[in-house]
Amino acid sequence: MSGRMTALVTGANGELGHALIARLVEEGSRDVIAIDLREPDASIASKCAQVIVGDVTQRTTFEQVNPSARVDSVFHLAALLSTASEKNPERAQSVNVDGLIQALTFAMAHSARVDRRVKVLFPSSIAAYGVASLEAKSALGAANETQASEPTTMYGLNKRYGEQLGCYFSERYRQLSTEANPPGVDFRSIRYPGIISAFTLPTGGTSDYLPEYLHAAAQGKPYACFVRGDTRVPFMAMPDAVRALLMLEKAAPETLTQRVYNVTACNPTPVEFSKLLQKALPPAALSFDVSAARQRIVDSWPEQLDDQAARKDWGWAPTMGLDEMVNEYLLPNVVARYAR
Ligand code: AKB
Repeated sequence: MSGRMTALVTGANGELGHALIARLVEEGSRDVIAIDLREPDASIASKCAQVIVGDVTQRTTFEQVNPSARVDSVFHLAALLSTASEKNPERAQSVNVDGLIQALTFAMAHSARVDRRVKVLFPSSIAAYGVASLEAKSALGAANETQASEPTTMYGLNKRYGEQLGCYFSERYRQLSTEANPPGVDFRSIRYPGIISAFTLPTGGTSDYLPEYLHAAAQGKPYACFVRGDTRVPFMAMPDAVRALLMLEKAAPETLTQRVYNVTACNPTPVEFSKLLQKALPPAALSFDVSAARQRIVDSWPEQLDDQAARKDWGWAPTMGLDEMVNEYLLPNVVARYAR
């Protein structure tokens, strides 16, 4: 391990993990240590200074981090998404909450070793919101970070609690068992909308319908969408999701007025999205086979996010609105991918 700083990424094998690690390696200023439950893909493993195959809920996983590594940021991406969490709430609690406690505890202990604060970056979600009805959703419009904050799903509860837990570790937690407190944790979180990648597919989420449809359409396959055609929730493209995380990580602490920030880019319904795709792809049949349980979940999420605080505090703005996302990022890359 070199004397360079290191970014520790949990959930390295997930969608955001893949994209983030590729970006970190491109930036080239830090080593990357990857943690995942499964052996990371060769494309990830070859880019990392160390790969740890282990469960984030176990302290022993974090104890395997090379003792000479100087970790400046922990990107704690490991999570069970919303649909998967509804199916297995106990496992969701364990991965989404116990995993975060382990990441925060590691960061706290590591801060003593490197004698500086260690940042913990935590992707939260639109699932942290809870809107009571479609009427309430429409009346709410773009939700800021303080509105409608009573989530209705296990994943949403886990994310909301995770945000609060991170703030607690950053601002209040002091080890009573010892006089010597380490420099500590600098927790920063982004409430993401649904994320769409041209290269990878999500698993276990409820906003998966747009990426699933995109990848099916690019292969000329029909797609049965599991939510109604007029369902409106916010989305963004993967490159902007990674950019936002790194912008928040790099923001000077004195510019941050809060620890949890919304970001967003666009909010197409499945029908609107399909009209855009069909301008460039052979007409791919979109039908609807609505799952009442999954529809309830998206109906409890706001139709748009208000990301003014991120714009003001750390200069956030998406590089891609809906048209750019579809025409300049998704379509060219997804078409090329399946043409190979
Ligand atoms: C999910 O659908 O669970 C995630 C999310 C919106 O956080 N994509």
